[in-house]
Amino acid sequence: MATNLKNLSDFSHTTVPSGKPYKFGIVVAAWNAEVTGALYRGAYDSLIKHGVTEENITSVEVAGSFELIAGADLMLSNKELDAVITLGCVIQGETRHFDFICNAVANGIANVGIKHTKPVIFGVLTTDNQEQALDRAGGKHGNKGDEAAITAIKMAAFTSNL
Ligand code: DLZ
Repeated sequence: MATNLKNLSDFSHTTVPSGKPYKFGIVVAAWNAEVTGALYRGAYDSLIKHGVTEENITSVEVAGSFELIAGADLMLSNKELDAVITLGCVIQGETRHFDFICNAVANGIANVGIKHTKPVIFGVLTTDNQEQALDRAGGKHGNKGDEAAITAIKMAAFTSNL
């Protein structure tokens, strides 16, 4: 069972549990590949750094961020996984497409997690331009793929302790 938190400092932002016991899926979108490739490397390297073994990581590529929903759903339907990380990058264009994709992806990914009662991590950048995206894919604002992997490990550990 999960223990009660005595105070907020019990929820450490720096302590990451070992990822060794867990199996992860990574679904990465090919759209804006320069960015999503960097997110993927950040996520994969972070899982390995925190003890996840290579054979416990299953990676698939889908076309665009919209397909992350189906990708995560299919992964959880067909493989025993403790958490899935979705990685994508949606860049604002001239039309309302951006809003539709971002909303659909965020809601869709949340629903896949609820359907399978498994953590599905939202590692999708939604930016005004490519520069902002690259800043968050290994640039001056870090790598959100790395952060997504850490969240996945924490959530896998949390779920296994319930
Ligand atoms: C069509 C489209 C556009 C215009 N922009 C992006 C984007 O910035 N990032 C992204 O991941 N995907 C984009 N797509 C593709 C859609 O996600 C999706 O693949 C198509 O609409 C087909 O379902």
